[in-house]
Amino acid sequence: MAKPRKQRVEFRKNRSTRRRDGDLTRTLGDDPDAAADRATSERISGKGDLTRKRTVVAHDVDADIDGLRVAAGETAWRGRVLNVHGLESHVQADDGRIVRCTMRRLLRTIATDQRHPLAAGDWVRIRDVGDEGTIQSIEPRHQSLSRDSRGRRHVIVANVDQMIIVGSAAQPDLKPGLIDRLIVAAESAGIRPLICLNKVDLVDPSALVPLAGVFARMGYPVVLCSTVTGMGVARLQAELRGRVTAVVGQSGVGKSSLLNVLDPDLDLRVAEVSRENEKGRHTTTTARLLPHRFNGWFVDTPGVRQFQPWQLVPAEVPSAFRDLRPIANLCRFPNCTHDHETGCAVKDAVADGLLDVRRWESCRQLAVGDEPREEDE
Ligand SMILES: Nc1nc2c(ncn2[C@@H]2O[C@H](COP(=O)(O)OP(=O)(O)OP(=O)(O)O)[C@@H](O)[C@H]2O)c(=O)[nH]1
Ligand SMILES: [Mg+2]
Ligand SMILES: [Zn+2]
Repeated sequence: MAKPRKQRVEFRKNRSTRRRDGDLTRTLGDDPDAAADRATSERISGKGDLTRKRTVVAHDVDADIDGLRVAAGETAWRGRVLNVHGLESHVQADDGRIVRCTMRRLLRTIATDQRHPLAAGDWVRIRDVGDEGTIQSIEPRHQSLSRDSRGRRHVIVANVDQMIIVGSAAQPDLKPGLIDRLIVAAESAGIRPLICLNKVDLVDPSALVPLAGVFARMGYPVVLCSTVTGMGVARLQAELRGRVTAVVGQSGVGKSSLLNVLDPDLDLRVAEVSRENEKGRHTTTTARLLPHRFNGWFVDTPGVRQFQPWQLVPAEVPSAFRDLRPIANLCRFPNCTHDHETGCAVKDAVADGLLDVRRWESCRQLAVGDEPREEDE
């Protein structure tokens, strides 16, 4: 390969700064879904900065680096997507360098069933000129957390090992149904779920024991936590080493606060839960990867109000319910929906107090594809 050299080049039109029409920040408010939807349809202007020059390390001739064909003036490498903002993302290379990237035009159109072709956590191939890059390809994902967003797949984060599902004991109120749904998404993606019931300082912890027991009996780690008293923090820290851990849950439950106590170097922004509705205000608006002191990564995610796992086949829902799964095998009919059938072992187990009635309801609701209504939350 020819020796790279430095040269002065002009910005190409499609690499120049893009200007937004109007003030999106103000018009979109706090809703991260609206922001993401808007970002993909946003009109952008390629004008501006056309005469600027920059110094880049360039190859004299076309080269083949790491399996990627690289044109003169470009370098190529593999990296991990830290966050995605509309058409832009930040990607970290193996040497720690972080580069702002856009996506190759073809990639933007190829994944039609996805809300966005790129997700935080993706491994990608980049070509760059100086300190700006273009994502050329996305590697196949394993273990990604996906939800259904109006019929399209929304990959919240890709390539994670485990997820801490956070609920809060109060402010906002605990939503066990949301925890069930997040467990289903984790189970069907092969992600290890850990359940964290936060803000325990606000309640009598004994009130949480029955619910914690339901999850613990299924074999999931359940940690009662408080970022105020430090309860449960060491227990969670013990699970982090060398892993990519996503933190998910309703807005305002304390996900970012929890990351701040798990690794105080992070210093993430947290906010008061609004008093009027206690629903939280989406302080975190996009998923982002954050390296932590235990030689792994966190993924802080925006709060979810509702969660419909992506492409859930009704008949397969019970298999994502660890407590229900072994009982469902005993039903008289193999295609039992555990709803009205005679000889349903699941209904019998609920009647006998062997299976939690709330879990049975959660399972039925998911199997018929019902979104929980907002007023139920
Ligand atoms: N009492 C109490 N308050 C907490 C605890 N953990 C977090 N909080 C408070 O809860 C509020 C919301 O915390 P955040 O960390 O911003 O919540 P989040 O889940 O990241 O919210 P989003 O980013 O909007 O999804 C803040 O006012 C925190 O100070 C806790 O253990 N006990
Ligand atoms: Mg947050
Ligand atoms: Zn049944």
